[in-house]
Amino acid sequence: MISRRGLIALGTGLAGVLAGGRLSLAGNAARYSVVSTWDFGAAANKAAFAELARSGSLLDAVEQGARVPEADPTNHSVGMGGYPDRDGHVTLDAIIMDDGGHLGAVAALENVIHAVSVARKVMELTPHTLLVGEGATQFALEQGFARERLLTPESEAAWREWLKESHYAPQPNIENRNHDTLGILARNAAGQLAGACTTSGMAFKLRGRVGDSPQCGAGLFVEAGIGAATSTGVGEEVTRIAGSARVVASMREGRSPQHACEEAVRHLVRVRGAATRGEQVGFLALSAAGVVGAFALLSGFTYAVTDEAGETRVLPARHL
Ligand code: SD4
Repeated sequence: MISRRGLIALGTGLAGVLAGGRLSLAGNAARYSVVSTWDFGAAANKAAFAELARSGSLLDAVEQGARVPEADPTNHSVGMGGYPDRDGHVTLDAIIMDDGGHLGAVAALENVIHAVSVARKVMELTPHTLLVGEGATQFALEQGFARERLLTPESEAAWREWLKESHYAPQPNIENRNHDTLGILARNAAGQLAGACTTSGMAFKLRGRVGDSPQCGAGLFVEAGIGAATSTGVGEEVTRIAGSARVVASMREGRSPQHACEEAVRHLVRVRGAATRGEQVGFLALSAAGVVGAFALLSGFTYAVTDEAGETRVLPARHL
């Protein structure tokens, strides 16, 4: 059942997107089942939608979706082939959450490809919400996850090239902005929600650095009857404003997903001023009613949407 608040959110969502004038009325009428960050999210959406159709499990859906880029060695911001930290270690962050308060996450996980599945195990098998570093890796191996080398020759070469100057600029995946953190949100016909987020974090980061992605309320937040949000970009900036929790809180107050994403980006700029110049931050939100919103600081942020019929498209997000 969609709550009254959800209906209000849906109504203001339509008005908001129409006011924004970017999508057609037909586009607004669509209700989405799966949405995710970036163009490569399309493949994740398809896996998630297929899983949702097969099992009806939202958690299985977002987990299966997140596993797609984790296994892709050409994506240098997630899982296998992710760019390493400045010392050459690939460290992964991931979170999974549903709207029933179930939550698991890992940060600075090493040598295990499917960080999202380890996060799921943290959720299901431990009394905790977040395991980090060596403890996370030890837990994963104890659970039977294979130990693998995640540094591919390509990402090692990029790291060695970077070492020549060792200039750290806090930009996600410096060379290819199209491959970045995956945040994925799924919803069923009853308006229930789940989400996941998975990343190797900032390329060439300081060892031990953890961004927004595995932090509940920063990289992901899901709330029953309201909606879900996820983020991409410079994690420190998202974390400062508890970005995804802010977007969902905004939706709870009646903003559309689109307006909620915009409000969070504008708030960040108010807080940080010129410090955000040149940095990318993007939010993606899905309401319990199936309305989507996305907004970024800079141009270039794209997101993939899969409607209730299973049709997937990639859309450009509006930006400041
Ligand atoms: C992080 N937010 O670790 C992630 C990186 C990212 O697009 O999203 N890149 O800060």
